[in-house]
Amino acid sequence: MVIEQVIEKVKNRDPDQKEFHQAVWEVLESIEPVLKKNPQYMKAKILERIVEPERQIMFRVPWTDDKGEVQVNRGFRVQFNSAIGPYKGGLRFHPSVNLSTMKFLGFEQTFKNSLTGLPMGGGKGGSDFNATGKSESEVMRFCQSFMMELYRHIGPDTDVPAGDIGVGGREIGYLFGMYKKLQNEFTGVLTGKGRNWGGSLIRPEATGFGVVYYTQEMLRTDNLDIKGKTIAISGFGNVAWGVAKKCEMLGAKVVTLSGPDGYIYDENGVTGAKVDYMLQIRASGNDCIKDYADKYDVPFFPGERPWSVKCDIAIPCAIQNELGLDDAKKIIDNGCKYVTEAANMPCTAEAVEYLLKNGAMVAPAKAANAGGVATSGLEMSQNSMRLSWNAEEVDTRLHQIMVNIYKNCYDSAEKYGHKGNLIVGANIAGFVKVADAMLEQGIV
Ligand code: 2IT
Repeated sequence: MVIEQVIEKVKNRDPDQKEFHQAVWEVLESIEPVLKKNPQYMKAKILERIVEPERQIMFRVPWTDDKGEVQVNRGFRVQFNSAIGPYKGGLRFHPSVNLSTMKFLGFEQTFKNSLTGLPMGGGKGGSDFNATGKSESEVMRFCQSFMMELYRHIGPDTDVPAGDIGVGGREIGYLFGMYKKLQNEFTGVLTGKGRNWGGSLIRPEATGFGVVYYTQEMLRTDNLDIKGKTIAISGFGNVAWGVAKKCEMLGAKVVTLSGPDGYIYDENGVTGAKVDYMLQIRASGNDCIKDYADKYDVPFFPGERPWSVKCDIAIPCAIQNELGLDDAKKIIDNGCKYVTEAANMPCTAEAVEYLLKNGAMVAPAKAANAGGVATSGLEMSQNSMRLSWNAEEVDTRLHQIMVNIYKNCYDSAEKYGHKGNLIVGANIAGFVKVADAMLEQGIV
């Protein structure tokens, strides 16, 4: 079968790119029923083409630290697919960044962006830069050096990066400043900008809000409401923050947060000033969650993940493969029936298989966390029109986009004989649109 052949070829070409193999396998194994009905995809070698990035850029990022010593990091931009729009996707600054993680993220982004219904292709970039313990001026010099190379490869109609792990409003500011200086142009070349210089309201909250909107739709399928539900989440960054904020607004209780150092359990819920405190911990650059436990006098579990906590909904918001088979078993043992992937590919393949086999509904990342990039798309529209919408207008559009994505995933799964499997539904719906665009544009 073609699918197996393509996967084998991907593995043989780049045997050490494990995360990329995992992402390719997950998408391709879902779309078999589509290929059977559409032989034209096979004839045009859509699979063979869609797993190969259109362009991969790797570059040296030299910068000087506060002691005057020269440091060298590696920079990436993988321009994966431009069939439905300019490349679009975040920049990640994290020590785990390498070509495999960049390719898996760019591949996922292609289908995620397709699901939003907006005209955006897929891309991803970043660096193995570790921001932990770095001073403000070190971060700025790093961002400036990164952009000194990246600027020649991007543009408002070519490739529009945004933030991801380790890249927030502060970093986007430094990157944008350098781009503007080099190009002598004020354009919407990045999203996640500050609100006074072209950024969209709600963009900081959008990924988390979208995750909760999608979760609401999933619960609605079972005639349930998110109000009153207990929710375990991991991470404490931008996505976790947006999730906690929206959960509080809707009367659901978030009881855990986590960092590389362990997790905290707050039985009264992460609410009010405690939600804002997450931003302070993030801004401190220490990358640990124990500070929350110390400040609010709640239990801290060093070196552990939050998945053994009893909850109605589990929402991993941290990083790829953070939720494995053992965690999935604990989630099921605790009677939890809903898992929403908020980080990109946070569940291992074994974990997903176990959850599905044991009757849980799993909301896949490329659908559930698409609210972030969707709102980036709305930022691009506002920049092009040179106007800005108010918060309510952006939030209403975001909500409608998430409702549409859910319906598209649910209906696509049902149409191809996998009712209730949102993973299959998301992969099929995301794939078909990109594949058709590639067909229509010929062999390029
Ligand atoms: O993973 C993601 O969708 C993002 N990091 C957001 C990308 C974007 O272009 O807003």
